[in-house]
Amino acid sequence: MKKSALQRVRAEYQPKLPLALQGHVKIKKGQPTESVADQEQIKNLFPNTYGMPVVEFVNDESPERVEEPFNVGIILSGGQAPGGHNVVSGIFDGIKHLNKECRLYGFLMGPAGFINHQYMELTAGYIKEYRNTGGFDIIGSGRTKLETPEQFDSGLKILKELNIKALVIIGGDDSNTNAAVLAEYYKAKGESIQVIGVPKTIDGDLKNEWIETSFGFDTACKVYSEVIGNIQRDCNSAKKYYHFIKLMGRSASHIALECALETQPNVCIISEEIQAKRMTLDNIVSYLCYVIAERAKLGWNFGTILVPEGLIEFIPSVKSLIQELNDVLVDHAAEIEGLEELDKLRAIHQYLTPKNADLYKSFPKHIALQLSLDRDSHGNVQVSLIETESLLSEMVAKRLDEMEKEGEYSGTFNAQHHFFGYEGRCADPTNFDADYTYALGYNAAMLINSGVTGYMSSVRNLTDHTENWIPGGIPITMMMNMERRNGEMKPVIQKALVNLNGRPYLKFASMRETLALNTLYQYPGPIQYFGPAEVCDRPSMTLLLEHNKEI
Ligand code: FBP
Repeated sequence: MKKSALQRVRAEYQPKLPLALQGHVKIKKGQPTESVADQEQIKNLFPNTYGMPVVEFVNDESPERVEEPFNVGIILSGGQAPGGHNVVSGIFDGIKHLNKECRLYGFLMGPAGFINHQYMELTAGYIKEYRNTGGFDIIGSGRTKLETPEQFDSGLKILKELNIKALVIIGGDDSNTNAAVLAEYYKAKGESIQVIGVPKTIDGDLKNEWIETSFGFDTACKVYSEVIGNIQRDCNSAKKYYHFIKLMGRSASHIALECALETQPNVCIISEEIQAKRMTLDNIVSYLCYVIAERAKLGWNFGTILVPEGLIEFIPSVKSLIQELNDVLVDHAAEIEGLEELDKLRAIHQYLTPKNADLYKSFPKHIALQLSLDRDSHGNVQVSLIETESLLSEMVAKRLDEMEKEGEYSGTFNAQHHFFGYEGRCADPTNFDADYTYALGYNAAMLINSGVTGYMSSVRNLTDHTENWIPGGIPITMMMNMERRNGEMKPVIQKALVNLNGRPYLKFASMRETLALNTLYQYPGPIQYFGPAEVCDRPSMTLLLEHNKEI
């Protein structure tokens, strides 16, 4: 296959490793850990893997041992995120460094390949083609939920057949929750198979003190920011449209917030703030109309508005409707399945409590249907399929008409809608993500060699030079709490939402009024792979601010 010039040159990039991972490593164990909440319940559910210590790798100056060869299996799970191929390269190089005889197997198309025994061996020649590239196409990904003992046992069979010592699951919070459940299951059974997780998701919501960011967030945000910047130039040139830009990110608004810091739009809605202030849809529309009316007074009938894709779930009244819908869709699945659109809406409507039923009825038909779509295999609403950006602009247009009649607004309002998500998930990783993912993979190989299970690969100190990054591992149970999923309480990794006391949000909030009533767009331009470090290696603004650095 012919490659582009950039592909050819970029393939030669050698990701940088932390100093601690260069050469031989030894493990340093910390104190026993506790889960972030619901300690007793999590402890009871994970009797064999609860409470393990955080571990760190340091250079071993005088290694005396010779490592035995071992085999590793990997699964790419869930949505694509830039850098996945470098995690695979990192694991491969890590195990080969330990012993040239080690082998790597990839299960095809996500957890389904593990359950159904579809796999391939990943050789040096095969991996070479994918180094530093975006995508998960090296083995494919999928969203099958690994949850039943039958699935675990079926997987165990193939692990034994291939003599695999450890399984690495590269996924988001839900997939890493499954990794913890699997680790516990194998340990309870007395099996020596290790399970290791790697924190992936563009959404940026899998993070805590030990996981400073999930991989892919940096690249995806830079891709979206480039395009938002381009739209802002267009917007400021033609001066005739309001651009409603929905951004992926599932529940959390990290992506929208990072893009707002990068591009300085007129408005960026932060779902977590809407929830905290118990704002209604009506309140949001009022704020947008206030900004639009004020800008119109200045002669500006244009602007940019960023909308996080999970917004709808954070409006308290809609949240309560969604929670009830989740149960109704499960409890009456057989009745609802196969109904025509209007019959489906009617059938669901009759099972809702009066307040929720009224709200459900007030939505345009397409939005009510989108809210009633099947949940994904983890019980999440598929927020990427709900057209919040058009819902908002329709409501804004209606309100502006009313305001015009009342003499409260005089201007023109024309909207354009955009949704950025898939565009950024498979971009070639930035230098940051290329290095981070390679280190996460290489570090996972070291975790396997140290014999631990139920751990997530952790590389910290990420705003410092790569050589000073701190590699290690964190017990997955430590990140867990109990949440209601598909109508049942389940142990899951706690999602990190935007912290309203955190520096990234506070920085944005401090600029908000100025950005709304001025035109101070910033144009980040495309990702640069070669050139000055301040342009090419700069981590996300979110990460810099969270580490008390300036942006
Ligand atoms: P993960 O949580 O699996 O990383 O997925 C991230 C994401 O891109 C979300 O931002 C988005 O809501 C969802 O995947 C879309 O899912 P799908 O790829 O199934 O359409």
